Amino acid sequence: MNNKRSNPLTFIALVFMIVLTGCQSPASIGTGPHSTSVNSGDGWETASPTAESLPSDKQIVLGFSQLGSESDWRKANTLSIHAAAEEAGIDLVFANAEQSQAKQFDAIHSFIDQKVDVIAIAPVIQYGWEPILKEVKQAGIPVILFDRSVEVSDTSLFVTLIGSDFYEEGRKAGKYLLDKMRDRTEPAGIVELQGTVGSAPSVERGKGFHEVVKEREPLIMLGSEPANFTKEEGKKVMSSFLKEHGKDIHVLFSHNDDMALGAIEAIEEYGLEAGKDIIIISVDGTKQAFEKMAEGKINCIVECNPLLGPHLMQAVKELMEGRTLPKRIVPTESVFTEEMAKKEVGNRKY
Ligand code: GYE
Repeated sequence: MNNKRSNPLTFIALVFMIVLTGCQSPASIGTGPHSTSVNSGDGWETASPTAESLPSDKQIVLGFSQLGSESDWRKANTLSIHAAAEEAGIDLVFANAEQSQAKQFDAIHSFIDQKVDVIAIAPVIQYGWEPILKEVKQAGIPVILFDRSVEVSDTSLFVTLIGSDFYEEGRKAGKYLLDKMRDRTEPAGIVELQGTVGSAPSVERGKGFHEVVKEREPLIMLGSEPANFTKEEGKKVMSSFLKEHGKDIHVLFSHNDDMALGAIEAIEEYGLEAGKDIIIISVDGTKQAFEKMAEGKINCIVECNPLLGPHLMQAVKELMEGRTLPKRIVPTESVFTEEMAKKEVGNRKY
């Protein structure tokens, strides 16, 4: 288990990066009617109070169980957590579970032993969390779910969930496709690259997309397979889709950018043109994916913002002050199409 305390010096470079890229202080996370958070698509706009303005008489220790480092989204998310903890003066104990729920359990047990003040978890899959969350509750440590949700019967086992609305992201992807295919009467074959099996973003993005797409007759699902949110597996699974369905594939819906980037390589190796022969819709909005969209190889990206560190630190501070948090904290996110790509690519922060 990679479980280490953050060293302030290690993050001087990160702080510099944030200053240079103009990343702003955390938005208020919604403890009152006026404290909404806003994401303009290229950074966070702030509302008061900011984390710096809150009293910090007690050193807060936060245990964070990150699920892995499988994608560019995840790497940006981890950097955001470290930088925001540093900025907020919170002592961060960070553990990377490398996509293993068992390793997440180990990390959480070690946080309990260390008697941290708050535990934040980005859960790799949705299921199997109830027993360990009960242990954390018994130890008297509040839990913040971060990025992904879990399936539990007792929602008092966590204080809040900070993260995107994946179901809505799937619907946005589907809606783009319906608009794009508005005038098409010929059948169009769709393949789907799912993320990690049993993970909230994969389950919910899939659900949202399918619900919208099934409304339109000529759209036919040819295949839907998991590729674990990684570029390598995205390429492998897309190659096998192409072997099986060849030119009958007109559309790819990829649950994240890394898999879409792998799929583009597979499509090109097969001798087809990404973005032309096969329409590509992806989720996240990483800089690399925007570059491909500016080249016309991706047609639409549904944004999912990983820069959630400031929101987490704000929530931790408010929790430690005894304030009541909303049960769900959702960033506002945009949809970008190829027409906007060239203008937007320079603004991407992750
Ligand atoms: O879309 C993907 C990552 O949970 C929202 O996980 C996150 C997803 C993100 O690996 O790139």
